[in-house]
Formats: sequence, structure tokens, C-alpha cells
Amino acid sequence: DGEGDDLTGVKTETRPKTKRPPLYKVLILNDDYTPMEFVVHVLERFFGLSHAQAFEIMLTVHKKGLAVVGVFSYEIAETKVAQVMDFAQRHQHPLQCTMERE
Ligand code: TYC
Repeated sequence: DGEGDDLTGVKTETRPKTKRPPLYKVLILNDDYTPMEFVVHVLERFFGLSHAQAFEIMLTVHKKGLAVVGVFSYEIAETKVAQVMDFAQRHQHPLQCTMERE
């Protein structure tokens, strides 16, 4: 539990190892062509956001260039990115979605 004892009997404190899995931010990037309503739909559909939340994040991306949509484990983040990229491609929109370690 983080308490050690060396050969001389001196207490040696170490941090208890409570290793959490790394988290990944999923980001949506702005572009000049993807319709705003499409981005809002993507955020509702794949990230479970309300229409109001989705609209707000879409506008942030439009104005600032990108925004974090959510934070997930590696596997979930990877799935979200793949789902968004596939959906955008199928609709022939250049929308970009990426992930980055937090
Ligand atoms: N900039 C786009 C437009 O004016 C809208 C847009 C918003 C595109 C967010 C991508 O991630 C995005 N139609």
C-alpha cells in the first residue's frame, strides 16, 4: 500500500500504484464545405449530444477551428473516429475527426 521498509529498517514511501488507463480526446475539425447541419447531426448521432449541445460545439468548431467532442478510452475513441470518418465519407463531406492522448 505504498509503504516500504529497506534493509536498515528505514521507511521508504512510494506512491501506491493505482494506474488508470490513458484517456483520449476526440476532436472535430473545421472545413469550408461540410454543412453545419451535417456536423450537428454527427454530434447527436455518434456522441449522444442534445441538439443544443451539438449546435454549440459545431459553432465553436466553425469559429475556432476545432473542439473536443468527448474524452474516451483508446478503444472507444478509435471507434468514434472511425464511425465519423466513414459517415462523412459516405456522404462525401470532407469533415475530419481525430483523437489525441489527453
Ligand atoms: N465551416 C463549415 C461551414 O461553414 C461548418 C463546419 C462546422 C464544418 C464544423 C466542419 O467541424 C465542422 N459550412
